[in-house]
Amino acid sequence: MSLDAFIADLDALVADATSKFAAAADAAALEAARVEFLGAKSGKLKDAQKGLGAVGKDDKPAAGKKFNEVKQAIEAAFAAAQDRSTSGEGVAATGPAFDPSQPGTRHRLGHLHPLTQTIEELKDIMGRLGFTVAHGPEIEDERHNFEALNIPKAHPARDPLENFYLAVAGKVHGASVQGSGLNANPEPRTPNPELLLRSQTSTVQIRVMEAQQPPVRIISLGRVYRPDDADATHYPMFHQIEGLLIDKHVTMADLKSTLRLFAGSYFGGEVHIRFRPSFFPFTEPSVEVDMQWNDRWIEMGGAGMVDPNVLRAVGYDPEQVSGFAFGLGVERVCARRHQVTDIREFYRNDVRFLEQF
Ligand code: FA5
Repeated sequence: MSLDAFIADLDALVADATSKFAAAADAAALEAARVEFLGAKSGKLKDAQKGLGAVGKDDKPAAGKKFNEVKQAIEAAFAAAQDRSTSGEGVAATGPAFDPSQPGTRHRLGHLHPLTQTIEELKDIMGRLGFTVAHGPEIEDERHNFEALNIPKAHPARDPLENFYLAVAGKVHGASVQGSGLNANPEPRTPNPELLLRSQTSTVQIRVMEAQQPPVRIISLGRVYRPDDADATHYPMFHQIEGLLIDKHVTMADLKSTLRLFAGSYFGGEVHIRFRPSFFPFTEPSVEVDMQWNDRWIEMGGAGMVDPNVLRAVGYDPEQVSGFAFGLGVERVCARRHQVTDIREFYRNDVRFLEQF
């Protein structure tokens, strides 16, 4: 091959590569053009390099020099196109780099999970009624989850099958179980009867009353855990909102009007409240709270007047103060308002579902 023919082929290659890089409309097209010209195995530049062997011996230095120049030119053209692509100017040279008449690219913003939104809204509503937010741990001891709440040792609510007791390595009741043959694991894990994942937010009532003197006016919102099978209205981990008000002369009428105000604010419109007699060890009398909304009665949770035994357990004098408490399921309240028929949707985290909130 003559030197002139070799140089002409290389010049044509630079022109071709430069125009293809400039015309690439997007990153994928630019990458395809890069492979076509600069591909390590079968790129056109690689093919052109083979032509070097066919050039006469005397022309080889000039041909080699030309080849290197062309290689640099093609690499520079690619780098320039790549810069334009990443700086957002657009790669194509055929149209304007930036078209101000086009709508902007919308950045997809996430938002709070519907349950978190509900929790924030419930805090807001109760805050306007003068309730401050209290927190308690999710890993609880038996005193706060049961005993101080007037739930005695033999009570079925304390059954290991009804709760998530925590396993601890090596010890039960302070005695080592190593070598007991019950568990071949060198660090046997055995249920610790003293610690469990809290089964209700009523635990926070006790923690607050232990820490402060009346009057008390708190809510607490958070996760609770029960070994319930998941279905449309149950989940093994769910959220409750707990309310507690302790003061002089608190009555059931205060409880009912607070819950009515709460329900009216959250659901909007005219909401009727109905109490059905019920039983909770920590309230007397106890009620299930139903609410009528859109012509249907809905169970919201449990409530009642704080049992004198609970007041005594935290050092309050039941002759001096009284109070009410309530505990509602956040998933159910939220599902009802948004007409979600299955609370498991809140935990599937399908974006198509979450986007609707
Ligand atoms: C209680 O947990 C009492 N601590 C409520 C209470 C507080 C009564 C203060 C009196 C005074 P209960 O087990 O009924 O009560 O649960 C309250 C609400 O939690 C239920 O009405 C329901 O809305 C919700 N709930 C209960 N179990 C589940 C579950 N597995 N999944 C989702 N929500 C649940």
